Amino acid sequence: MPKIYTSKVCVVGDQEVGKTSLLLKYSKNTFQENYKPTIGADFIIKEERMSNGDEFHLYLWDLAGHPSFAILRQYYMHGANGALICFDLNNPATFATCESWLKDVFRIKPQKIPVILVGTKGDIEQKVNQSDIDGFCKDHGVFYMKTSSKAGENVKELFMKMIDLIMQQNKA
Ligand SMILES: Nc1nc2c(ncn2[C@@H]2O[C@H](COP(=O)(O)OP(=O)(O)OP(=O)(O)O)[C@@H](O)[C@H]2O)c(=O)[nH]1
Ligand SMILES: [Mg+2]
Repeated sequence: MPKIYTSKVCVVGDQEVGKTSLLLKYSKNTFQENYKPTIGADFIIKEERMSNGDEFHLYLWDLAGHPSFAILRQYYMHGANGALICFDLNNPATFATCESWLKDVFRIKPQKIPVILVGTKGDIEQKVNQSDIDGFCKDHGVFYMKTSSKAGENVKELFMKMIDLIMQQNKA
């Protein structure tokens, strides 16, 4: 009998960095140029079949980046098994807040959960220094992936990496 695994993954980061776009590309293979802010939170389930026939159900929580939703985000982050911290590669101000996003994640879930730092909008000019990104990952023990929801670069790979990290963590 194939096994079914379920995990909750929260997607956080400043407003307009492209969190909803990432989830739309992954779940529906679509991309929208016009920005429509998320109000509070959105939620999707994506099912992946593993090579051994087992199923992995990802419960993906898309948490609005606007500061007014800070309390609501704490509530939704509760019980997460993994987190994606997103910043816009073209906008250094959104990278500067990643440390604070990481604190939010660990405040809710003190025991370590897999975290991937996600550089979004990889199809436009990168203005965040690569050495700063590498330093952040080394200091905090998190993984990094550069994605583009517009071009589709690394989108599926990002979620497969998260599944892999959650599986490894649960085996340990
Ligand atoms: N060029 C480019 N633009 C992108 C990409 N991803 C998102 N965008 C654009 O960035 C803007 C914001 O995207 P959203 O996905 O709505 O941002 P968000 O992080 O969900 O924002 P909040 O819901 O307010 O927290 C939109 O205009 C998108 O079209 C990308 O990979 N490349
Ligand atoms: Mg959104």
